Amino acid sequence: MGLEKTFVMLKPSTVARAMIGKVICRIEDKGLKIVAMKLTCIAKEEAAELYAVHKGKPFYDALVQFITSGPIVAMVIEGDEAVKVMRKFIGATNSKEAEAGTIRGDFALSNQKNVIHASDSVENAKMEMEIFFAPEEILSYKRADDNWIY
Ligand code: FUP
Repeated sequence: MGLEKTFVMLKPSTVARAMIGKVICRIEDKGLKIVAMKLTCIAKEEAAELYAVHKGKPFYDALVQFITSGPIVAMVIEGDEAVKVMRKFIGATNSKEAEAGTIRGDFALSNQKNVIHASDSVENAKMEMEIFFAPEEILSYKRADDNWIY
């Protein structure tokens, strides 16, 4: 088993649409574990760090404007191959292309307001969770169903 941690963010549109619970429910139902979580606003500098690879692209300014426009939910999610599993689970970037059954496929129509972010590699997961969480905020605990998931 390859236990991994990944960084997940529910975007401002998800908080504004009162869909935090719906999305978290899916993550928990899958057997993935929330090991850190906060409702917060992203500063422009944090957005620039998070989306550094997109700087200069046509959608960059609008993306930073959107992601800083209201509260987000930042989470660290743990599970067997959590990075790959979460990426598959969220679906394609453009929600219209995302498969039905994925979070974006089921909950959105937008390319930008696409519900959720999840890290695309173990290295990026580490870098992204460090933007939002101090090491002591990432917890370790047993869930009652742990024995039935693994
Ligand atoms: P993803 O890894 O699926 O979140 O997508 P990317 O890292 O490629 O893009 C990051 C975010 O930029 C997306 F979640 C939404 C936004 N984006 C746009 O707004 N327009 C685009 O054409 C592409 C991405």
